[in-house]
Amino acid sequence: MIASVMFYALYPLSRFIGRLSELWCKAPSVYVNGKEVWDGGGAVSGPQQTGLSLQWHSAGDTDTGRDPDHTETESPQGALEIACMETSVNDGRADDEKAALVLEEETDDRDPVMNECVFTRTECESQSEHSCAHAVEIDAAHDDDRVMDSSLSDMFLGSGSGSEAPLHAGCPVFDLAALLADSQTAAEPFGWHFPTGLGLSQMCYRPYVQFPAVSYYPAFQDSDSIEVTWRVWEDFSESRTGACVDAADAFDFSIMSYNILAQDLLEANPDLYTHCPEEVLAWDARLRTILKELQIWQPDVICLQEVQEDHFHKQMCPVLTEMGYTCIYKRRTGSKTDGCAVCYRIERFTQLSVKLLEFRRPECELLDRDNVGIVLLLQPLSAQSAALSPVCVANTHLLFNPRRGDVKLAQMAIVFAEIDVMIQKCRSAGRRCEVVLCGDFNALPNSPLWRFISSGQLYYHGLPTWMVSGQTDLSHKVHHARLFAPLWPSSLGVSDRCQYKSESQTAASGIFPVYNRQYSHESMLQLRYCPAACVRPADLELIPGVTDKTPDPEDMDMFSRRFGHTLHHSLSLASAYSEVRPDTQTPAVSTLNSDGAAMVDYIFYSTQRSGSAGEEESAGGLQMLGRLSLLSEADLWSLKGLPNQTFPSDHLSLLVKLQLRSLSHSDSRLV
Ligand code: KL2
Repeated sequence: MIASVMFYALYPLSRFIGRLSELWCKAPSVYVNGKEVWDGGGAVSGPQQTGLSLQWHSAGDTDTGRDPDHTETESPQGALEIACMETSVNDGRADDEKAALVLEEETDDRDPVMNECVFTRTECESQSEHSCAHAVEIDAAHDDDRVMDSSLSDMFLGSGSGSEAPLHAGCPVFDLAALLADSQTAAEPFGWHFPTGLGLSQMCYRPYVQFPAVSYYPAFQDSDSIEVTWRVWEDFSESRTGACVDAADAFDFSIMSYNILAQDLLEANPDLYTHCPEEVLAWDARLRTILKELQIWQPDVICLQEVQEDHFHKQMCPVLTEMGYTCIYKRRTGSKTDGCAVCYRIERFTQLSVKLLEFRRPECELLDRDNVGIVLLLQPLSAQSAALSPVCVANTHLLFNPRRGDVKLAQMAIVFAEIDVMIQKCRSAGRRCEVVLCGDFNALPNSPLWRFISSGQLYYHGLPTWMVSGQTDLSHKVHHARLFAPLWPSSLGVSDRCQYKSESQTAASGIFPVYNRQYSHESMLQLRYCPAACVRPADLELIPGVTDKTPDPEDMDMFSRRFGHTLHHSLSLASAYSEVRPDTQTPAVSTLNSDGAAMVDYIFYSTQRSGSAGEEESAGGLQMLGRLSLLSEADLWSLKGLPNQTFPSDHLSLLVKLQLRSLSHSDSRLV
């Protein structure tokens, strides 16, 4: 009896106390310049993530500008030598999981329950400025190889808005790679684990049993080291036809598009995140994970959406500047506090031109929304810079409202018109121009808006505005607002080829007839082939020859030529991501919240237009060398949805590696 009382009462109590102490000292901490910048609360990457980033940083860097060696944990001449010393064991769990990363110069005012890892910097002095780890790059930038400027750590701590992290004096270097290296060993399973040899007695963990229930299986345990299991690097560099160009003729660069979820929007729409524990929604934790993700990949160009203005200026921009980026920010108009940002590495690009876009136009009733964009013209920097065409990078976050495809199309037309301005600038200087269009387009793959971007044209006549983005099915509604020419007033100055019109064109465009809601025989004939008429209602009885009629493409062309009603742009763009995951053929998604999951973020890049035989065309286009895979909705729910400990936003980042080829001699006239 006494034994069972002890068993039922004392055992759970001791388990509870044990768990508490685990929680207390579970997370590894990271110290920067003596301050705790990483409390272990966010995502910790696992071995494959580290492997991926190593692969990323070491592979395919054919150009001279890029840092050739970020692989400090692999390189024998790496910046850091890591030796973890166990100093305390308090509950028998994996020692490394509790290890605090502190530096050897550190004084003793650290948390006594934590273990320490000693990092010894070696050989940096003999390397070139950029051949060491990221931390060393930062040091070098400050002309001091031993002591890092405190501002990076301050930014990690959010000191601009008041830091609450404890101070730990004397730690000169924040080293992300060291953090990752540590986390490699942090993934010890929690559950039955039997020693396999002598000297491993401390690896025999007690079983995790939910008392009094007994399971044959170890209970599910949160692991914060599985990020890597999910997102893999898809390498296309081998499979690309003609990709084997001389390395000296190519400029490889990486570009990321990432909607980081503005904290104000998160707080304004709590219903979208009911599945999330509070701690993954806290901005400080999300910021750390976002910055860490950027540090892991160090894309040459970063296109961000939903960047809250204060967070950007006080916290993100200073860190990114320290990392070697130049940042451009455009806040949304009106009372919205977030906007878009583009950051590029100054060692890889120089800026030729920039345009900040506001889609709200007081003179145009249609364009009454506060969305914005950024269009940049960047010149790649490398030994053969003169032979490399500039790259136009555009970043935008289109209107969310699923019903207002008309607004989305007009916003998109402005982006294309501004890209066209950049292209014309290049052309007038005798240069080609490649284009990368990034952003959150709030439109699904194969939706009319997506098709418009990908194919260069959209026959829109009669298309219900809710259909444009494919976000929701509003076919049950009685009344549908539809698209008719003109899509926007000519006062906007943008043609249906998405180019700015010259003044004479603007004047002439007023004479085009408007077919809007005229039920003439002719207009009814046109409607026969409008996209909406081609969507078969689910309950429509199939009568051969009557209700199975599909439009003849030639008829469509004829109508389109005769009546217009087609929107064009002149770029040849391909989406870096496909709508299904190549391995599982399940839909890939880029965003998920309580309302559902979808792909709405894209990176489009200019390609060689298929079928074009022109010499100039065939010389151009970017090649995709690889991309970071997206996930399926099921994958993300198995991680408890978004945001989670590993992925800090309700969107995933998109990351691709592109190759820009040097121009043929005839094209390579200097600006
Ligand atoms: O879908 V988004 O999230 O690209 O991740 O873009 C918008 C939405 C962003 C900027 O307007 O805010 C989110 N329901 C769901 N999401 C909304 C809503 C809404 N009613 N309003 C704004 N957003």
